[in-house]
Amino acid sequence: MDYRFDQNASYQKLEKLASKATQYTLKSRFADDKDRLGKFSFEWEDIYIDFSKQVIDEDVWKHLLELAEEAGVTEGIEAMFSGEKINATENRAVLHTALRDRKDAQRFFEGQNVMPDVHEVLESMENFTNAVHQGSFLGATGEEIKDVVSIGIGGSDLGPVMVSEALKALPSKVKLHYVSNVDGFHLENTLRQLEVKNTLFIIVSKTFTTQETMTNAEYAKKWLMESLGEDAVGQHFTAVSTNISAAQDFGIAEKNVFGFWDWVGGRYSLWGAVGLSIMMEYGAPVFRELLAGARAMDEHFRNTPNNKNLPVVLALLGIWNSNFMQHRSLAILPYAQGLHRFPAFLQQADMESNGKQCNKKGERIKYQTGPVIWGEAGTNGQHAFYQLIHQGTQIIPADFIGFVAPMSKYGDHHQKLMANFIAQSEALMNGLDEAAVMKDLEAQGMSKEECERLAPFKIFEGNRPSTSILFNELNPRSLGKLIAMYEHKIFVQGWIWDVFSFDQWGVELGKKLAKRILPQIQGESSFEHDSSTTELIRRCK
Ligand code: G6Q
Repeated sequence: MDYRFDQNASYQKLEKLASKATQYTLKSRFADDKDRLGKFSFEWEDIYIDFSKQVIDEDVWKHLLELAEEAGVTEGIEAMFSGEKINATENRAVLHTALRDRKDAQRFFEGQNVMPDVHEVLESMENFTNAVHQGSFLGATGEEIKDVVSIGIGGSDLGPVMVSEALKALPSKVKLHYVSNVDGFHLENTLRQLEVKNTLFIIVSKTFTTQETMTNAEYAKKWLMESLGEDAVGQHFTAVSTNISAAQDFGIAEKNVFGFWDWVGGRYSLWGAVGLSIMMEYGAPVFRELLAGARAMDEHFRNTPNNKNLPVVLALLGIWNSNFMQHRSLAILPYAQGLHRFPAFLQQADMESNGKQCNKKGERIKYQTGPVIWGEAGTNGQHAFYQLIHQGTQIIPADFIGFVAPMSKYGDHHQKLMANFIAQSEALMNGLDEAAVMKDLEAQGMSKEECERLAPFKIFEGNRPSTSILFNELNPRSLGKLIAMYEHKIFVQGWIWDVFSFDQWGVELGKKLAKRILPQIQGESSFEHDSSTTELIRRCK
């Protein structure tokens, strides 16, 4: 099939609909259609989604669903789940969903069922974790492990850190620390909080060659050896990698290397061995719950018609906002302090996956692909950047993510948090018109002249689109669902945009140049650059 996103019949129709979409305010759409909420909201298990505050109507929605059909989203989902090599530029399958599948499931890669291997790793992670928790795995001096340092970056860091923060309300078995940056202060600041004899390092690197991770790992090893000697390395270091031999060369015993496979992309890898730190912190049952939640979302995604399919719905709304309404970013606004790293995690998952310039034929595309993803935990964001979302000149669609149950038993905190969660989307939609502003100012006893002077600054235009996603509670299972929901949303968008969502060539060039510049900063090479780059090197030398 010669698929072209921007030449679909529904694409042309949606373009026309977009040019008329702002003729009616969202407020009037609600007034004119008493069943608007019923049409643009639904529930699945413990998740309620309300997208009635998006600038859409039934016609738009119908054509967005047609767009998904024309793009063959259902076939795409099957291609991914059945292990086809849909990551064609790396010649890889995309099977992170197998990491959370049942032991007795049948998931194939090149004709082999991968589930026995997946569960073998899961069980060895579990045995190791239990040994640490129960004190049968001890440090070299016979002391128990109290602190675990996970060293990794990008996909080998962001997911575990995000989950670790999200579940902080649960009791932890050991204290987790994450080190990612090659700024030495990140490691130094962590190590100075630790007792070497009680510390276990997990070196998380799919390739085991990443500059940042290997630099931090080598220094951590040096730090340990200074106190405990070289023989202690095997008792204080574990690794998570597809490159078992490199981990062994580092000094880690094979039994302490937890493997994964090329068919797991870094940013989709927290569900397997990369999640060892999560298991270490909260225990295997919690990790299994996280997997169960993601698996439930996988089943929903695979078996639900597009119009009630959470990831597909989110993907289509994003495409409407980005390609037709020309809004270039998406704010992720979780109203849960635990999710404060969720926007950063999604930033990588989404922008590294869909920040692409070529279609699958290698042609430069003219339409918009992945949006800028950003955000912050509510209500902190409200006191920072919401000004621009409410009154700025660009329109920022927003996903509000909330939880009915409180995470803390403190007073009325949660009611206040959720009042803010609800108020923000209402304010974005309805705005505040001139008449209301004038009335408000007059009620404060101001002169007519003063009211008129101030009014323009106090008007909110409204009609700013948002989706509200409300879960019953933030727990390991619902977190698994939330993460998998966005993973699949990204997949659907990439499929419709006809880009390869699972490679990341865009991060390579900078890495390569840094390797060339390093010896220059160290004074060992004199490669020619432009004058700007040369001067920066000279100043850092
Ligand atoms: C993720 C990316 C990237 C990767 C890091 C770390 O999808 O590929 O963020 O995870 O560069 O790579 P290693 O795990 O190989 O150290």
